[in-house]
Amino acid sequence: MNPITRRKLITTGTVAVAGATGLAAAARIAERYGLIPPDHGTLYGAGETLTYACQRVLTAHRPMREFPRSMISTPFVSPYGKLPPAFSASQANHFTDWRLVVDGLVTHPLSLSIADLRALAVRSQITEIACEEGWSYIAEWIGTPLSAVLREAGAIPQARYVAYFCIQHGLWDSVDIEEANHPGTLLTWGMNGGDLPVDYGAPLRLRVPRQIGYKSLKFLTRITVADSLKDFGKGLGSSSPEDGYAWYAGI
Ligand SMILES: Nc1nc2c(c(=O)[nH]1)N[C@H]1C(S)=C(S)[C@@H](COP(=O)(O)O)O[C@H]1N2
Ligand SMILES: [Mo]
Repeated sequence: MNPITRRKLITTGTVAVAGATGLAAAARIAERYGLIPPDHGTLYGAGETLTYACQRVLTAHRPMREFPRSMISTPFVSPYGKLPPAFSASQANHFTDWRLVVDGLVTHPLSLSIADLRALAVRSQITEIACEEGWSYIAEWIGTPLSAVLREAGAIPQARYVAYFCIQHGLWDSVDIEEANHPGTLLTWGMNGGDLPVDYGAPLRLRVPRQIGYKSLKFLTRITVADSLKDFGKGLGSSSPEDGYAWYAGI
């Protein structure tokens, strides 16, 4: 879609949904600063644009919420469906052959083992994971900041998004570069003092603590740095909007 049509769509869409010209102005500011979420063209697009743009403008550098160790709670096992045979094969090798491929707009594409990630940088944090279905729990997550990997790979300045994929076919997500570089956005391989259990995404999961649970994809295999997401999947920024869930899901 060219910028003019897109601007018109956002402006008129916003007026139709919100019935207020002040919000149309907000949509123009969103466009000016590039704060248009990839799922802006869906049924809830105008609302999604406002949510995303407002959160980014008003709370760009808001910290994630961290908790004391005494508040760690019983983890909730959320069903994640079937894992392919390749998963069991790697599990039999204690995931020593598991690789995280880092490609796209980087000067040094990488293929990292869990040991490589551990050697790069380690951070631990106690945060809450909340599912859109209503439950949540607090855990200690241990891993390597995504920002450290992006630095190592030499993500180029034009990069705007990081898309990430897992061993479950068709399930993928993405974050903008601000979220990707936030120190809390963690390539997680440990939990509550031990290795990350399979139920919680072993051997590697991306924790995105400032967004809702489904952004924290388990069984991570690949991250791709991009300047646009229109050629990924159905072009909505992740598989969630294809099922009616928001791409940006700040909490
Ligand atoms: N690969 C993969 N990652 C996934 C899911 C999934 O089904 N497969 N479910 C998501 C959803 S909807 C939520 S709420 C969280 C649940 O995380 P938990 O099992 O640690 O509670 O994982 C997310 N990551
Ligand atoms: Mo969820």
